[in-house]
Amino acid sequence: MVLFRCLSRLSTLRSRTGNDCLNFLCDDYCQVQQPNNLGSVRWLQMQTSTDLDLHSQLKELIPEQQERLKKIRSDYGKVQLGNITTDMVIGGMRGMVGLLWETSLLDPEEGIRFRGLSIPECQKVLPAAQPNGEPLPEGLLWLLLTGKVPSKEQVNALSKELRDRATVPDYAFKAIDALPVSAHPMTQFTTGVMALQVYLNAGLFLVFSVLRCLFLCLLKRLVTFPNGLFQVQSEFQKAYDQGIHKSKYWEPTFEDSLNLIARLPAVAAYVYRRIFKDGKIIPLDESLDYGANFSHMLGFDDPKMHELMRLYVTIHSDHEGGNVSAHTGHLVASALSDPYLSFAAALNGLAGPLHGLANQEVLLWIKSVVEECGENISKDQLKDYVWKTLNSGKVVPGFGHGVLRKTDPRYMCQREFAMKHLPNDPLFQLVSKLYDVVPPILTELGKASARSIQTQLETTEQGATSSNNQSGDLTNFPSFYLHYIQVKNPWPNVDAHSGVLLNYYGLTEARYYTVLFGVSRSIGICSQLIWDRALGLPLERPKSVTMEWLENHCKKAAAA
Ligand code: NMX
Ligand code: MLT
Repeated sequence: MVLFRCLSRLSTLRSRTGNDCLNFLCDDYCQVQQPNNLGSVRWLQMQTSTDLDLHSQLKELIPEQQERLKKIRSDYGKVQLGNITTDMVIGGMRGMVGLLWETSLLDPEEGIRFRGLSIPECQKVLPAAQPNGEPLPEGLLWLLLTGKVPSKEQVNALSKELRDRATVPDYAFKAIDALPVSAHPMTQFTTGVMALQVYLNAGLFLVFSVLRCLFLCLLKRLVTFPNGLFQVQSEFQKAYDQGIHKSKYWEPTFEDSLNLIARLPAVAAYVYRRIFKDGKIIPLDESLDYGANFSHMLGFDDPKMHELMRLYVTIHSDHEGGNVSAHTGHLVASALSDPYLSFAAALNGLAGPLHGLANQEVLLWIKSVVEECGENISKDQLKDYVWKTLNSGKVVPGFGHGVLRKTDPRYMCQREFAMKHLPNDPLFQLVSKLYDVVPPILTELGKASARSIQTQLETTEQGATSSNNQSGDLTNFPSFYLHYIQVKNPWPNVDAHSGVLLNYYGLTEARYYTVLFGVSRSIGICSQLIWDRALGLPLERPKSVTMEWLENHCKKAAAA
């Protein structure tokens, strides 16, 4: 029987993958044959249960993971994970291991792995809406939460569950309406998310409204509704107020998280239609999955745009725990703030130009290139434009990364999508040219900054200043900012590509792009948040120090 189950699963998987990259070694696992850079074997855990309910699957998994964490702590609690240097403290904690994040892990060379699976592997094994199509984000949510690849039936059940949870209370839209239409889409979106935290208990509201009419004069106290009567807090907050035991925190967190993930597309679509279209809400389509429905509610029903949205949401969902949005969400949630509060905080981090807003910045920058030089810009003209950006003290958006040291695989899969569906699009061709032109320039920036330091020293000695703003001339930088600038990763990241794909299918409004990133990121942040509560992770509170403390500490260390 066991053998039969193994064989049938193997053949299902082979038929999805179309090749022999997967080997079953035992009942529940298969081994992906490419070794990773750490030389360890990666295990792809297949779903053995036919249970369609995600909550009960998690309930089964949690005790064993709690035991695992307990054992790690008791066996290895004192094992060192590295040395903290002054550079790390001043330099944004790069390379400092400081967080536990179960859902994904980022390798600097290889890129992201979701529960051990790379993006191409996810594209092969996660259920799709159509044969050889892009993965369904619901499948990724299941994978992130359970560590197991779901069956198509399980993904369909989760799709339905998300649709059933997707109703957005009217006043969340009203909260957005209270802002000027000109407010940035991310500001409007986060406001909507905050409003989702509290919802009106419609049944209770109706009963009391009737009572109010009937007994207006008799029951004066009911004329003004008691504060909080209809306001049901987030499930977590409600349960916390009622004194829930901490061993059960994960359950209302799960409810809030699924509700939040389910409702975000409607809130995000409202923001889009309010700012850029007629403001009319397009209702959810009961026949569509999460990604396709999001596209539909925005107003885009081209099946290829549906596929793009499935891919987009999947690849933007999670990027281990240290990125600004994930880390912020995790930090805020560690104070037992509910998922709405935590995720809204995460979105505010995502809205910064060095993080999620970079997708907006990339398309605006590309459009400014086209405006100034035309679509058929030569590589030499492009080089000058890139230098002009750098010389004026700005970053080239979409390039570089805090951890990655190679081209982002999320960039590569979007490039493959473009080569398949829009190879002749002029903006895609421009993005391809940038892939050739930008990395050598960013590598050259180190030498250019060294040259400019020299020039600045010489001109200061001669009492004159010179700044001609040509290629690689950073002499107009104030001295604090002019140092040896060494870009650690000159390659493109996820944001370098997403805009031109969306633009091609008609979603041309770059200012909106970070909202799409935000909806996607809820899947990773909320999945980990459920595990934070299940594993009882504590309040996050690292130590900070002053410059004086650093000076004294380092002097003592040098003298010892
Ligand atoms: N253009 C110009 N300068 C850059 C770039 C770039 N694309 N990337 C890095 N540098 C500079 C960086 O500003 C820093 O300068 P300084 O010493 O004067 O502070 C120097 O190179 C060293 O930086 P790194 O250690 O290579 O990178 P870091 O980890 O500090 O920053 C980013 C990572 C992503 C913030 C940086 O590469 C960047 O600003 N990129 C452009 C913005 C972007 O695309 N952000 C999106 C990242 C992905 N996401 O979605 O969040
Ligand atoms: C992300 O997806 O969060 C970005 O690539 C930034 C990061 O990982 O630091």
